[in-house]
Amino acid sequence: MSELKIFFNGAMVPASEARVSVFDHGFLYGDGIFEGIRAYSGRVFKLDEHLDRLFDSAKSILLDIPYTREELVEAVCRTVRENELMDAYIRLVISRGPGDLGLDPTRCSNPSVIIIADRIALYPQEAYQHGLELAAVSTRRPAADVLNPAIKSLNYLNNILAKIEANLRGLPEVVLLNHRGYVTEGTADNIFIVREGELVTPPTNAGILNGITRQVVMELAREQLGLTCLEENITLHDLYTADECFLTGTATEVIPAVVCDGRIIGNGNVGPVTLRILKAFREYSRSSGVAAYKTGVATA
Ligand code: PXG
Repeated sequence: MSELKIFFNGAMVPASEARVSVFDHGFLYGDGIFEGIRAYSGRVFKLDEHLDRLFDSAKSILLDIPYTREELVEAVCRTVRENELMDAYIRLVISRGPGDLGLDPTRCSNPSVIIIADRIALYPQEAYQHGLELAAVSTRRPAADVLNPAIKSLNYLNNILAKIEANLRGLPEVVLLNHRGYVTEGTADNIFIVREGELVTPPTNAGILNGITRQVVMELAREQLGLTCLEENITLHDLYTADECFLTGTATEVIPAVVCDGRIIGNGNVGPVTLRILKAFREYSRSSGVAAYKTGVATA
């Protein structure tokens, strides 16, 4: 396999030569933002929505992205093309850039813009067929007025602490609660439950990242499958007693969960609503997106 080429501040650089400064505030303080994006069959899925969120995150942390939207679209597509990828995982990272040994972001004048596109590491197929076991962990999602989870920042220590709890329990994913005890999301996925045929997912003000996959699933559920989808606070009791449960995310897509904290969700099998959502999502994600190759078979 040939060496990956990384988009690095405007140039395509071999992975082994793509290095950021030890003075980059992304490294020193987690000061920066990112997006995790996927391409299916040479088409970048929901690129506009990812760029919307990226620009919103940048605005919130007063970071000036040194490229226009159009330039970033081309940079993402170019990175996919130059690595000759069809199905890809794309990581777009913008850090505050090199500064000095102090917090002050105004000391950093050149944000680092990095795009990595690699082959996608998929979850085992088994997990999609039989569903995950989850647990609620003690790590809490911070409240929006502490560190707003809506900002997709390089500060993922909260999620990593939860992931450590997951590892210690031998689980692939776990559920984080907010300071009020409501269910928020997983370490890198949003959560849905199915109750009497209706979908319920925590509202954005519960302190979650408003996932692109979450938004696509709500849209498909409402418009294509004719399902009601509510954004309501979910307690652990609601989760334990739900008919079905699934997680959504760019890497995960839609993955069923059948157990939480030893409670079997529904009858313990992947439920019919989850299966419909999974099928609709797979069809939609593989038939839309921005063509990364100029000769691509389809466009947005
Ligand atoms: N919640 C959190 C905290 C996330 O980080 C999601 C929900 C799902 O959002 P999207 O927009 O992807 O539907 C995320 C997404 C990675 C990786 O490599 C992380 C994410 C996405 C892709 C890759 O860790 N986080």
